[in-house]
Amino acid sequence: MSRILLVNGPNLNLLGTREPEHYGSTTLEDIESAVIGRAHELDPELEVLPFQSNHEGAILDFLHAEAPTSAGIIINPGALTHSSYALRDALSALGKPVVEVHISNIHAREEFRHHSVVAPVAVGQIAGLGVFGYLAAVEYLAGQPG
Ligand code: CA2
Repeated sequence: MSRILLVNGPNLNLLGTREPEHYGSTTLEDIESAVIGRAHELDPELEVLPFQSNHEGAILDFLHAEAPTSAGIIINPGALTHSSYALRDALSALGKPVVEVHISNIHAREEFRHHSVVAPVAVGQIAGLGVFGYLAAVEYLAGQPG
């Protein structure tokens, strides 16, 4: 039995309710169900533990508690992507493979979104592919040993 964490940061609880031009019309609950379903198709023994918070500290506490017993982390850090050295340090310290996902193409938007402080500690970044990015991330992690 192995487990992947699915973490979404600030404001991603609003998905599907506003700004569909950037973030589409799928809700966070839909995304979580789709990732759980895809993981199950790929490997019936693979569990996904979803978590969303609008609070940086709550995300760090969740990662500290759950990452040590998990095989990998899918994270859309929201705007913490561009600013949170605390999140980057936590992801780096925990030493699990991290896939950074963004629904929108952060490189094609405002300048402040172009830089991710998390990217250097992630195995990769997927941006601009909408909800598919989360499914690609789970597929990648499911294919990793351990
Ligand atoms: O494209 C992404 O997934 C982002 O991580 C989303 C973050 C943004 O700060 C990043 O630059 C890129 C923002 C999430 C806000 O989500 C909303 C969803 C619906 C309505 C309003 C905000």
